[in-house]
Amino acid sequence: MSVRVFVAANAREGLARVRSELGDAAVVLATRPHPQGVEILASAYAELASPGRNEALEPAGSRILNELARLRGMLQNQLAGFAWSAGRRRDPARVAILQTLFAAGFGGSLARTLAARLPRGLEGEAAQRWLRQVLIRNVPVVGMGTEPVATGGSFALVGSTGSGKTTTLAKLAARAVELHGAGKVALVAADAYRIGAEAQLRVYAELLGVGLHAARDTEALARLLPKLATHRLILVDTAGFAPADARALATQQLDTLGVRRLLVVAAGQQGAAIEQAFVRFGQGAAGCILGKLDEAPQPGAALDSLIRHRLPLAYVTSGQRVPEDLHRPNAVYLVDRALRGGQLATPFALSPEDWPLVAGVEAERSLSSESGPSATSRHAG
Ligand SMILES: Nc1nc2c(ncn2[C@@H]2O[C@H](COP(=O)(O)OP(=O)(O)OP(=O)(O)O)[C@@H](O)[C@H]2O)c(=O)[nH]1
Ligand SMILES: [Mg+2]
Repeated sequence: MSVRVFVAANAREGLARVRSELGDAAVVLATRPHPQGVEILASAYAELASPGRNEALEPAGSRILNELARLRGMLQNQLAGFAWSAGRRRDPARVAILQTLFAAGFGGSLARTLAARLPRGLEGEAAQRWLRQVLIRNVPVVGMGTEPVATGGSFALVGSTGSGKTTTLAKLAARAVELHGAGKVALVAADAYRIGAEAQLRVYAELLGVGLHAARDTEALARLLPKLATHRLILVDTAGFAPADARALATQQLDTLGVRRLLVVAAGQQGAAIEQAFVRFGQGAAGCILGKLDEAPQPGAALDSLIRHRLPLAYVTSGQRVPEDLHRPNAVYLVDRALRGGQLATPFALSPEDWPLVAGVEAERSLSSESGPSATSRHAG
């Protein structure tokens, strides 16, 4: 990679020169003050893929260490390749199960667990059918008649910012009005953080003809709830937070008021973000609502968290329309959607040359815990 040095009077001028000489996709590697203004180290984007180093500047000891690291890396890659071909030869069906799940966005932990449980003798299409059935059986779905709107009670919608809590609440309220009548449904605006949050809810309350109440904090909510006791369904709209925010955990205090939490998760998010939401908002929740399915090309990661956390799925949403885009969950549909997502050709899909790397990591895992419950060691057995 060739690094160019640009000196300019100021950053704006320097960046303009970087772009004009290296192109729009130039990458700035470092900036530092310079007697004439600013010094910018930059490289053309296309050159990033070929890292090199200036050996003349490196001490001999560090060169030897670098060389050893390079040889170690080469050896690991070779072993990964062997492990991959050996695994494929020994247990092609289990490897194919891992591939299907990884491609669909499921995580390694669940993928290994499922692959290890593939009954002996099942191969090819039969193994894939088995996988589909296992996934369908393990998506925890709230049974007909026990869904929150039907059973009634107090529910708070919790989850990350923008996951669709308020819109989903309006959809649930519309469904409840149909079932119990407008007089039996109450909405509570408990989002005291976002400007306009209560106004957003008021629009829906007026459209549906249901009562809207405000509760700024837990104490106010505790005082309000007994006054709403005659209602069949009380829906509390809470503020969204980043899952890592301490206030996310605080939503669990709603349980002490007898308000059950429904976690609203946008199905198209990264697996790690979905998992964080499950951990921080979803512990002990009454159920989950999988939102924005229409925006999720690969809902596998969301199904993964749902299956591992065993949080009953009460509803799914698949669009912005109130109330049309709220549905009861259908495990068959969700699993088929997730598996189809694995067939999408995207730059994020693993290609054949990526698989040996996965196998290499797996092989190392099984070596380091030979007697442990490693899926790879079981595949090989
Ligand atoms: N495509 C799509 N958009 C949705 C869905 N549900 C909600 N939205 C949109 O997502 C955006 C955010 O929705 P809100 O309901 O305000 O989300 P929220 O979780 O209440 O947001 P905060 O209160 O700010 O945390 C809005 O533009 C909604 O119309 C859905 O199922 N699909
Ligand atoms: Mg909201």
